[in-house]
Amino acid sequence: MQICRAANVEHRIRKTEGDKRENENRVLTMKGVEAMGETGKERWSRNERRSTREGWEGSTGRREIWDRHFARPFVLIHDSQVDIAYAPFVERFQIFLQDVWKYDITAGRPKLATWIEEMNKIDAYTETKCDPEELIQNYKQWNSKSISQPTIMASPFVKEDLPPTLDSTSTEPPPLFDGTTRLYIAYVCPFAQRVWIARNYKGLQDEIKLVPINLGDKPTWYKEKVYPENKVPSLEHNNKVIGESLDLLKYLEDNFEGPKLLPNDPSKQRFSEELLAYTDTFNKTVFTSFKGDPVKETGGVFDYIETALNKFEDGPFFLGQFSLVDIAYAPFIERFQVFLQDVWKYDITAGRPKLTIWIEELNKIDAYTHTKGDPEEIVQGFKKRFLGQ
Ligand SMILES: N[C@@H](CCC(=O)N[C@@H](CS)C(=O)NCC(=O)O)C(=O)O
Repeated sequence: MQICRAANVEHRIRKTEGDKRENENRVLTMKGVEAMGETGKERWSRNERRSTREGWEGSTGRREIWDRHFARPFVLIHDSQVDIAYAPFVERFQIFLQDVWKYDITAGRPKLATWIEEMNKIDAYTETKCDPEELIQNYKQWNSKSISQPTIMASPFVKEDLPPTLDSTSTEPPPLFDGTTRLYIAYVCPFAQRVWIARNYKGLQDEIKLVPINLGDKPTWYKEKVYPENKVPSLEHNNKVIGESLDLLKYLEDNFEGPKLLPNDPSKQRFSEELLAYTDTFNKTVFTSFKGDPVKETGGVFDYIETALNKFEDGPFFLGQFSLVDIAYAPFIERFQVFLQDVWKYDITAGRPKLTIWIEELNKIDAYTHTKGDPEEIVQGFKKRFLGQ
């Protein structure tokens, strides 16, 4: 077998709409191509190692993936040398940038997100992956002198100007079913906030237009022409309108591009179902407690959250990495925390270190922080609604 490697690489990868992983759709334009035979493979390895820090894990990773491919003559090679060359580095940069700077390199980069996902389906690669925790520790030590916490997050998140709220003075609905995808929300609604966060996180600000409505004075066209249930959120997409926030989170995950919000790991997927099903119990218990003694009545459900956050060690979120589950809980915990603190002086994070970190980490995610309500307004709104004050 002849193996080619660019000495001076200039490459382009084109993927067609159909099967993105077909090698024939990858176009490599190379300058100074070096033809390599059996021994060339070893030379390739050696050169690669020399080109970076001696013995640095990145090149070792590449070499291992390469070895695994060629140790298995019957495995179809879908990924190109270019993918192999980048994979170990993107893997490490992703983990490290996320951990130290909370920089999600896939946010707003749907193609990169898909590439990482597809790479993770290739055993020859996944078998070589490093332990994220070990990697972070090594990189931190290696860079201990130069790492400083940035003041500005290096996220591609673009802060949008939020559209004004529509009320009953709005007599004309938007041009319905004109091909525009619209997310009907209320800025104060935690259910709507869930879908709004997911839309932001996936970088769909341009694809999904926000239509905020005033819940206390809704435009009449909303119930008559958009969503007869007369609740928010609802999503107008592909000539239909669908509702229910948890269903919509999954709908966005399945029907739109962007960083994935559900991991492939089956045990994490099972746990996500359990946690999503628990949101109702959690919310009802806390809302009901406002009429009684929240300090006594909510201990169990907040402890459930604390225990759940202990389950996976590979990150501060419910499933390790940020997911739909965090989005499902975030708007409610945001409200419960400020209200319980203000009225009952109950700090839900006291004695709950995982919850403390979860809230801290959540507040580093722009897609979420951009949707947050004003704490003072939340407290006033809840006092009026639940305490009649
Ligand atoms: N189960 C629904 C609940 C949605 C819901 O209750 N939304 C409230 C606002 S937070 C609503 O639209 N209520 C109707 C109203 O206020 O007239 C979901 O998860 O989407």
